Parts: sequence; C-alpha cells; structure tokens
Amino acid sequence: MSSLSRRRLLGSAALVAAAPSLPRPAIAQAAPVRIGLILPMTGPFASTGRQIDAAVRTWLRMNGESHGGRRLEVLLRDDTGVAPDTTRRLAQELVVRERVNVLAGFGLTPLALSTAPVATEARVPMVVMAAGTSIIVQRSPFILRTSFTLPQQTMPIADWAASNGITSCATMVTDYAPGHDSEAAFKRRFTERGGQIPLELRTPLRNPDYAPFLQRVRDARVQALFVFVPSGEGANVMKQFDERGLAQAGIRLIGTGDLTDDDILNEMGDPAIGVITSHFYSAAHDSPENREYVAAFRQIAPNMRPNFMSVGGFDGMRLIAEGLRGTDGNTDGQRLVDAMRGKSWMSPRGPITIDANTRDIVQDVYIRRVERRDGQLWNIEFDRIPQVRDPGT
Ligand code: VNL
Repeated sequence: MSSLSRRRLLGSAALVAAAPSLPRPAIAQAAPVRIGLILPMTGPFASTGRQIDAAVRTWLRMNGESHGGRRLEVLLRDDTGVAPDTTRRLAQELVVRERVNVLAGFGLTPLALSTAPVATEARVPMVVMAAGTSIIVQRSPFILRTSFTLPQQTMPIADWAASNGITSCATMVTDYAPGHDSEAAFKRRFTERGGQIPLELRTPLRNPDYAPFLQRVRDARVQALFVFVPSGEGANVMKQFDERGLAQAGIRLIGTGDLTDDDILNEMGDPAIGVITSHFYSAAHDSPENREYVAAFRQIAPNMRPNFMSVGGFDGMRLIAEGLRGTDGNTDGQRLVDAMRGKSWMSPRGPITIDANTRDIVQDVYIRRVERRDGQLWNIEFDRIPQVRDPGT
C-alpha cells in the first residue's frame, strides 16, 4: 500500500509524527513476510489466544519458516478479547508502523468486524482463525476464514436431534452475533423437521450466570436443550446443568462443539458423558494428520490438549504459506488473497477448502458423543456430514 493510505489509517498527524521510521532492508527478496497476529492472550477468552498461539508455533515447527522464498515473521499482540476498538487500533498500528503483510487471529466476532475496514483500506489480507459469525467474510474482500461458521456447525446437530426422537427442544445461546446465528440456524432446521422450540434463551456475554436460565429450561419440561456458548464457557454450563438436576429431569444436553471444548473437557467430569455435539474438530479425530498434529502441539504446549480454535490457527498459517507459494513470495494484498482462495488440503480436522468465491471455509462436520477412554474425556466422532458450506441463517 502507499505510505499515504497507511498514514490515513492512523487518522492522527501526531501519531504519524511519533511513528519511528523503520530501516528498510536493502534486498527486498530477503525481507521477512510479517504476520500481525492479534489474539486474546489475557481476559475471559485467553484460552482461545493460548490455543491459537501454540498452534501457530506448532505449524512453524513442523513446516519451517521459509515459504515462497520468504521467511515468515509473526508479531503477536494481545487485544484482551473484549474491546473491539483495541483490536482495530492494534491492527492499524501493525499495518502502519510494523508494515505487516498479513493480519491474522481474531478470537471473537466483534473484534473481527471492527478490524475489517482496516484490512480493506490497507489492502492487507486478514485471516480469521477463530470468529464464527457468518457475515464476517462479507465485511471485506481481504478477509479469508480458516475457522468455521455457527450455522455450518449448528445445522447438523438440529438434524441429528430431529432424527433421534427429539420433538421439543429449548435453545440457550450467548447473546451476541454468533449466538444469534446459531439460534436462527437451529430453529430453522429443527422446526423444518417438525420439532418445536417452546423456549429460546439468550445469556449475557459478560459474566454469565447460567443457573436461572437452566431453571427455566427445567420448568419448561422439554426433551432436550440446545446450547451455544463461546469457547471457555462450556464447563460453567455443564456444572449448572448438573447441579440443577436437568439430566435427572430427563432433559438431554446437545450443542455445537464449543460446549465440549477440548481445552476444558476433562475438567467437566462425569456430567459431560453422553453429551452430543456437532463440530469440525475433535482432538480424538482418527487420522494420521491429526495424530501428528496432536503430538507436535504437545511438544510446544505440554499441558494443553489442542482444541478447535487451535486448528483454525494451524490451518491459517498453512493458508498464508500457500498464498506466498502461489505468488512466488510477492506480498501484494490482492495477489495474496487471489492465491489463497480456492485452496484445498488435508487438515488435522479432515479435508478443507477455502471457497474461491466466498473466501469462507468448507469442511466436514462430525456428530460426536463425549466418552471416557483411558481415564480421559473425549469427543468421539460417530457420524460425518461431508463438505458443509456456510448455509447462512
Ligand atoms: C466465537 C464463536 C467465539 C465461537 C468463540 O469462542 C466461539 C465468535 C471464543 O465468533 O465470537 O467458540
């Protein structure tokens, strides 16, 4: 991009004056490709940041740093996960001062949405590794997504419920964009299949207390409860579901796999056993690619089990590397985006494609049951819906 538009992005002459002038390397070919990785490394969604950061380092360890003749350099920034203005400001600083060639990360939808205009203005590719609201990829022609969308992950569990004798189901989702997407997708598919939804609940994003909501679900005498909560929240839901005696009242718990997040699944204990979810990644996924990934991840992060967020980060790095190979190391934003769209490969999660038109991910979605194996809890996949695209809401 021109230095003029980089300056415009800063939006303040004082900031421009304060920006240090960076020494430019003499040989362009030798300059590293800089990736500005913005993640929630602290705050309520820090597990998402930790998972993706570890996965990015795992990918570099497994594949090396040189791609398309260029060395990859990652600049990690912590946006704390809860302040869209902070994420946008960090993205602007990365683009203007650090001259990053790619923006990546984005743990939650509001953070990705607030940054989309920066990518557009700077003409810098923005790889969304986590956030899952459908609309995100439409907010900038420079956005590509390696995570998932909520409707994509929700439709299969709505089908599963309708096909397995559930006719009356309550919904409980976190009250922000991905929760609304998930609620709408579940409602559409489940009612199309003849199911009834007598109770729709939305829980707050900040400091949620699930107990009063779950009490209402218990009183509604439904057969099942569908839940979407963001990564990190599942253990709290599970604890309250147990303490309120919903299982004893005959209510089945189902959801997207955000609920039975591998990062915290083991902490949930027996109440989680038998919970059915649909999702694109389980650490227990049975493939050579996944076994290799889990082993490599554990070398980088010995105390963590890789979760679905981590795989979005891992595949995001691969997408950037594929793009650079496609352009022979040229970092022009439009050329990079064009080189990344349409790419397919075998991920630890299974086969994936970055759709050439939408720039969104197409992937298999699995139906899984929580089971105890060798003393640990796992999401065991027992059915697979191949190559699901975002159905919208
Ligand atoms: C989002 C979607 C975030 C699913 C999540 O965890 C999640 C989002 C932090 O789009 O904000 O599991």
